[in-house]
Amino acid sequence: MRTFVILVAVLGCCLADPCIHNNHADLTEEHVISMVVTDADHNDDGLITGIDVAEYFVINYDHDKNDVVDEAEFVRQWHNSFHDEEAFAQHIFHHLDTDDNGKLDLSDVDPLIKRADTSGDGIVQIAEFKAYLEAIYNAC
Ligand SMILES: [Ca+2]
Ligand SMILES: [Ca+2]
Ligand SMILES: [Ca+2]
Repeated sequence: MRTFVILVAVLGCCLADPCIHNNHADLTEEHVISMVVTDADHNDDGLITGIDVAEYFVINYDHDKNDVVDEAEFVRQWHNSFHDEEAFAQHIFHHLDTDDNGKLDLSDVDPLIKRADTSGDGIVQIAEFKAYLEAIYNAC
């Protein structure tokens, strides 16, 4: 049985989409998302602002403090924090990098807020932010 599971995992990794959600610490997608949301909503007001998003990236991911989160920084830290597979962290990075320039920086913040704000009131409520992250997980 164990061999079978490993075989399926190996085949899954190589034949299917490389961003398959595989978590080394057996954290569920819901668990990871709720950790991200808790970290991102600094002041616990149930809202995610552009400042929250920018601070979240800079504080958590910008290891060399150059105000830009590159793919290597993001993938390493996401993997360390949430134990998702590195290929999966790359998948998330590419969704967050709205202008596809290989970096998360301030120019990605407004487009991210617009994408997540499905009610169109200009504010990202926690439920919207969670739904946005779930959509990224499900796009895998
Ligand atoms: Ca950096
Ligand atoms: Ca970018
Ligand atoms: Ca909203």
